[in-house]
Amino acid sequence: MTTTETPFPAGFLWGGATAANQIEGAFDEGGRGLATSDFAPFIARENNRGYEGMPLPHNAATLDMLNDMLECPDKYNLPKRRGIDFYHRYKEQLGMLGKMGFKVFRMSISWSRIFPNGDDENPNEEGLAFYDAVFDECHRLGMEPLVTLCHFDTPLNLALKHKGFLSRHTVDAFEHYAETVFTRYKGKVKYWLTFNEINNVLTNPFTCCGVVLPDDGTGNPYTNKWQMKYQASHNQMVASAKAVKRLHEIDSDAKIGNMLCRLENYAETPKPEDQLQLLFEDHFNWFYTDVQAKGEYPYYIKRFFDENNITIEKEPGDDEILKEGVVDFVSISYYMTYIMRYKGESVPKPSGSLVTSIKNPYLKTSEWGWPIDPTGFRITLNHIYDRYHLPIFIAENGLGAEDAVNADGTIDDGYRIEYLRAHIEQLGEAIKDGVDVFGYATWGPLDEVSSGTSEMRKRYGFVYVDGDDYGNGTYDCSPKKSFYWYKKVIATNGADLSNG
Ligand code: P53
Repeated sequence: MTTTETPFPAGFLWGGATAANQIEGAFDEGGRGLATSDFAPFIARENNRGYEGMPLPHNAATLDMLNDMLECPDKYNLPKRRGIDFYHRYKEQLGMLGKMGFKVFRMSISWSRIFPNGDDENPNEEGLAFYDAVFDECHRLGMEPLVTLCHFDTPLNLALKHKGFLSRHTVDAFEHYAETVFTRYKGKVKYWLTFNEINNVLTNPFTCCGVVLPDDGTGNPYTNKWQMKYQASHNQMVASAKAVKRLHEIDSDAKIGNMLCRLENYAETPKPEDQLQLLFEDHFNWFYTDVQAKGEYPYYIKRFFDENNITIEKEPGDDEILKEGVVDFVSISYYMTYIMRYKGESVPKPSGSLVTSIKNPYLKTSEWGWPIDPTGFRITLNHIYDRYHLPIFIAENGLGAEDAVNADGTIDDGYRIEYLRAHIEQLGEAIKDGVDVFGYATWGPLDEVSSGTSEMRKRYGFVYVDGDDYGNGTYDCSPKKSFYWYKKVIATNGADLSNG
């Protein structure tokens, strides 16, 4: 392919993605209230007992631990409270992305910066003004902000006093929050997402929707975890649909999408039972997007609910709201693929973990044990488009790795370039296949605090941020080798992916 040929359409939104709880810091400044993410402890890679370095779902923090964190925060290392100090340094940090020619900057609003308790009547003007300034800066730099309403940071008050998204009180509070920011930023924000990786409620209910599991001694009446998780999911999907409806009423020019942590799976063998397991696991993953993009519960979930004593409590009108609140586009995160093996059950439960313990012998893994599969990216994009026929935005894709700073300050992250180059190549193939993709955001264009383990050492960025796992460092920014590479990719609209 010559440098003038590219499969990417004109106006393709190249950029990167962040989350408020992983970059902002300033957790107790500007009138912000506490959020669940302020209680996500640091987990060093060597203490990580998950699958080959995969973080354990640590986030169902016991209430005892949470209370202790509230009383004695100094005993704990809570890096998400620091982030990368984006709150104070956003101009410098966005400036770096502007220099790369970013067309889109995915970020999230911290709900508790706008409504400190989550359910306050009036918003916190200081919080609203902060995001006004950030959006203005994005536009000045030629970047379109794409904004997630809730990225793993339910206000703590809603989690502790109102059972998070297990209660309709939280749904109402979310709707009020959504309409407040839609009204305020009308004309400034054209692209929205409702909940980040909504399906991760199955593994991390506290992180994803502020739900503390019953074995944490909350006196919660639910005894069936799957019941709880799917009830919270229902409420969250209703909240999402309400937000979609409100946005369409408030700002008819703006578009809003879902966000799915896409788990593309392969069967371990051609054994029909393994293929059946693949089908089931796929259903558990598609379920969320089926509801959010098609507007109703899919046929296959009924048997799983029946055989697992799951009864979804719906309010009158919920089914209509889900129908009316269908998203305008589909967004996903894509990092890796998984292997499925038959578990001997006619209707299995979702694996309950983001990874299975079965290794794919054909794939290399990242330093954190995540299988690297660019071809799976093309496959998944075709699957999604075939299923929904909606435009797709890639909300996250990237490689978490340790970077070494050379004596002269340079950082040669060729491994990151290789990961992204291979994925962008396959994204181009998917577009050539006919899949409608309108943007691609790499995860963590600026190094940021990891979601799963709260490490800084696990870096995704084109831009190095000089901070360590304990908050030491200047937090100054410097470009890595990948910075110049991605700049070229953007400048050539994906025609030149060469490393050099
Ligand atoms: P970290 C697990 C598996 C795939 C995606 O993750 C995941 C997770 C949760 O850890 O989450 C997304 O930082 C998430 C981002 C997150 C990113 O993936 O654990 O939306 O907030 O930072 C990468 O390496």
